[in-house]
Amino acid sequence: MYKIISNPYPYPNPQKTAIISNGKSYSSQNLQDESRSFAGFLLEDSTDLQEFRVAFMVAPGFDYVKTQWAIWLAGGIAVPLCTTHPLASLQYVIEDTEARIIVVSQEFEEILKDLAFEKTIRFIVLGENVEVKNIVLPSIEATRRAMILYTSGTTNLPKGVVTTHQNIEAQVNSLVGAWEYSENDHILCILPLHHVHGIINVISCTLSVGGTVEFLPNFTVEGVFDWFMKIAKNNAQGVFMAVPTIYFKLIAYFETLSATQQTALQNAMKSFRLMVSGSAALPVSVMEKWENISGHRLLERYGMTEIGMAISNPYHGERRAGHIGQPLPNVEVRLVDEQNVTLASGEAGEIQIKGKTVFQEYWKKPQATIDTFTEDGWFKTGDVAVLEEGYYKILGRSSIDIIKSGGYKISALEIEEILRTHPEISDCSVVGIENEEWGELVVAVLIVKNDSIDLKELNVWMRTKMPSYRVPRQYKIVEELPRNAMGKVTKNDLKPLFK
Ligand code: MCA
Ligand code: AMP
Repeated sequence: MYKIISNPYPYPNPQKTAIISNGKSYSSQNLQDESRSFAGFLLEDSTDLQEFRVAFMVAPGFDYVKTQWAIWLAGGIAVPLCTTHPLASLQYVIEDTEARIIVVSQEFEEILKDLAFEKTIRFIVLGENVEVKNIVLPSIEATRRAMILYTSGTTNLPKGVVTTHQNIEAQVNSLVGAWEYSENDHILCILPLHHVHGIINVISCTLSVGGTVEFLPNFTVEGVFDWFMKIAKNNAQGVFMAVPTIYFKLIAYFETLSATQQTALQNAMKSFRLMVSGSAALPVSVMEKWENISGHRLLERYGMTEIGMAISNPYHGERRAGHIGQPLPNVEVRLVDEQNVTLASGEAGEIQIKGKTVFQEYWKKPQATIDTFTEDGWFKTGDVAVLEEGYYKILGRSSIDIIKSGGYKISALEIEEILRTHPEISDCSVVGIENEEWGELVVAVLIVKNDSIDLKELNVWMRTKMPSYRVPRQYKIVEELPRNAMGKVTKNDLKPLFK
């Protein structure tokens, strides 16, 4: 059983490699020693960080895991920052969480140094730490808050999702049981580490059983395929998890390779234990093409920042294309109508979830927390599904304002708010349009103050305000937005403009 607080390092063999990053291998013992030592450094003269928020902008790799575990061991709340977000987005998270400490890898020092100074936040640059002796770590109740991850929703600002240590334990234990993670697993981490997919499914689950996590600095198709070859050459037990867009990109690249290269890769992939897709709907065509290429029938599962993983195709048994499977261990699932009444099998309704995996609260947003649960404690996901012959199938989302692109959840309202602050834009509306590669593509309809607007300049301006994956990929300029009798923009009418 995974218990980060009472026994964070349950490895049978402390000398076994836990992490490979930047060409270096780190044993479980290294991870244990360095996170304890860094926890001591974070504590300074205190005995417990008492749920202080510690924001950290650390590149994926050993230092990231060390920092996250040190924060937990010292009694803090870990707030991972996205390494590609512009300052405005980082500042929002740092201010919203009222972070008391910021930890950065050296490469990010310049980005956050001034902000930390201005707000008198303790600023720690990794690599400059002094050695700490006689470390006494606090004892921490599993009910305490452990992590805040930001998620976009149907409000115009992202909300902090607070999970406790016991939520994280429940999320990890549920998946480890269902997908049979093992000490022999060697998994690749190419996902951003401010989201559940990378943090829980890839890193925490694998480390919890004594497996090995290998990091690439960022995602490239060549990097992934090289790693597949290396895994096969080393006779390791490969595991791979990614979002559908990544599988799409791997397939597109694979198709450009010579027959010899393709055969070598196909042979390499045969040795893998498991390949998983999630975070967005896996198109049936991608699933089928990947099966032809790799010999692996992807295991598709469904999750959400607020609940970890909830529904999954079986590890053993039929992995049904276009379906997300059945409830994971210790997760209760129901489908309901608009009055929260449970529906009969075969009827489409909202997915609601209950169980220890479900988050505690939205950070400092008590009303939003109340609104997202039913009176009898079910979490309302906003996703609509149907149960077909024992398998759940996602049909869509209850809000058109949530867009999923490249596996990222994006709020149309957040983008609209920013666009409206542009001096040349008087109104706008943002929607997601279907796209094979990205799932959905963010596009915007604008009403401009003068007759035209320089879209190249607008694009550059937007990138200073938000991460690039949220920036609209296409714009249409109109004189009026279509509205219903209530004055609300009828967004479905905008989508055909981009056909
Ligand atoms: C990037 N580009 C895009 C998008 N993102 N274009 C259209 N739509 C997008 N969404 C463009 C960039 O602007 C750039 O073009 C070019 O693609 C390459 O950008 P780069 O950032 O290098 O992209 P990439 O590295 O190829 O990224 C693709 C990616 C990434 C690896 C699929 O989107 C990714 O890491 N997604 C995973 C997100 C994730 O982990 N989500 C989990 C959250 P140009 O140069 O022209 O600007 S969901 C979750 O945690 C729940 C619990 C769950 O269920 O898992
Ligand atoms: P996030 O809030 O970023 O964690 O994204 C969670 C959302 O991703 C869910 O509410 C779903 O809309 C979507 N999602 C996750 N996995 C799947 C899947 N396998 N199929 C369809 N949608 C998914």
